[in-house]
Amino acid sequence: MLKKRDSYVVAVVGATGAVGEEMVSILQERRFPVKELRLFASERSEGKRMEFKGDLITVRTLTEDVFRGIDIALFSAGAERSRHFAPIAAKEGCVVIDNSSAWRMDPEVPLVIPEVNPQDLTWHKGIIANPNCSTIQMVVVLKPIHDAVRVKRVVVTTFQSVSGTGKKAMEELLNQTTALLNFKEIECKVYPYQIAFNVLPHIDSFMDGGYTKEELKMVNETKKILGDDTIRVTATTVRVPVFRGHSESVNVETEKKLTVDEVKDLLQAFPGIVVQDDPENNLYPLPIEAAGRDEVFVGRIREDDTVECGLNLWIVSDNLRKGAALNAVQIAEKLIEMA
Ligand code: 25A
Ligand code: L14
Repeated sequence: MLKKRDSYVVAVVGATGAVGEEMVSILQERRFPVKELRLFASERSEGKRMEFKGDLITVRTLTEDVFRGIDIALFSAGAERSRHFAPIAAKEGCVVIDNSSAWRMDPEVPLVIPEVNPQDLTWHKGIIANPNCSTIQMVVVLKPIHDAVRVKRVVVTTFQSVSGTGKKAMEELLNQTTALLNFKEIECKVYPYQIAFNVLPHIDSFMDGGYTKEELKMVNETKKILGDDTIRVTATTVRVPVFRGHSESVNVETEKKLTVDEVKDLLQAFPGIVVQDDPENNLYPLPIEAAGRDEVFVGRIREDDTVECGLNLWIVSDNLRKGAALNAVQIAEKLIEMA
């Protein structure tokens, strides 16, 4: 459990990655009460320096003995590292907020979006999981609808940016785009096929039944966060050649009917949601506008009259911020508030 203090020793594990860098800048931006910031990554980044509040902090190699004296550790260095190092950190009395998929479905580990299920933070045992990026932005929007009229079934298709995969994927999209525009050969190292000027219906690995892990995360994590196993979710997750910001087409079936105006009122009143829905003026959420922003943007809100109580929504958010680093920092802020 976190003790109430004026400020905390905070660590970022995977600090040089796409999410880790964002964690460092969000801690600074939000004036998180940091007494000391310690940065860790793999040996590749040893000695690299990163700026925090005007100071340069040296990145150190992550080893088992670094966690003593750390109050809060934000992890984003891949699932394998989290599986190994999070329990070691927790044993040292450090509260781990883990952005990987390693611990999310563990019944001993709360899976938290602070605006949705802050109550789950009360029973953590040293590790708290940050949900998947696509799950977070969808569930933030489902929550007020679920509370009002109960969500029965969700059909979601995602349009996910390459930054979710990390820095190497962002370089791959940039390099392929540049190569193709110069009539040069392209290289595919991160994704199995060309991602520039293409769309890949494949995120994370394929599982039995033909679904990808990413699709199953959306199904299982949604139920766990909303604390309702009866919600039926089916997903198709797709990679698009966008650098930053995930988009989602979400079809929702509810128990009771809501008009479009009622949905807009519900969403507008919920923290962190911005309704951008004015088709006459071509206003709808776009990933290039959501990039760098904290909110979840919703538009194209329509009734689906193929069922009795149906809705169609278009949901966009910055996957590195609300989808990852921001949600993790907000979890830490909530823990302090509750301490
Ligand atoms: O292991 P997994 O589960 O497959 O996940 C690893 C991948 O998932 C991304 C991460 O992106 C990486 O590509 N990732 C992590 N969490 C994620 C999440 N929640 C996530 N994606 C989505 N959602 P990344 O490359 O942007 O960030 C990786 C960070 O983790 C650090 N790291 C890696 N191994 C580590 C480690 N830290 C401690 N111990 C280890 N054993 C990593 O630090 C980075 O901070 P780094 O020093 O390894 O990387 C610094 C730069 O080097 C580049 N790079 C990464 N891998 C290689 C590489 N360069 C050459 N060869 C490589 N094999 C990175 O681009 C980074 O800029
Ligand atoms: O957090 O976009 O489980 O490739 C891992 C794959 C996040 C997205 C996670 C991707 C995901 C990531």
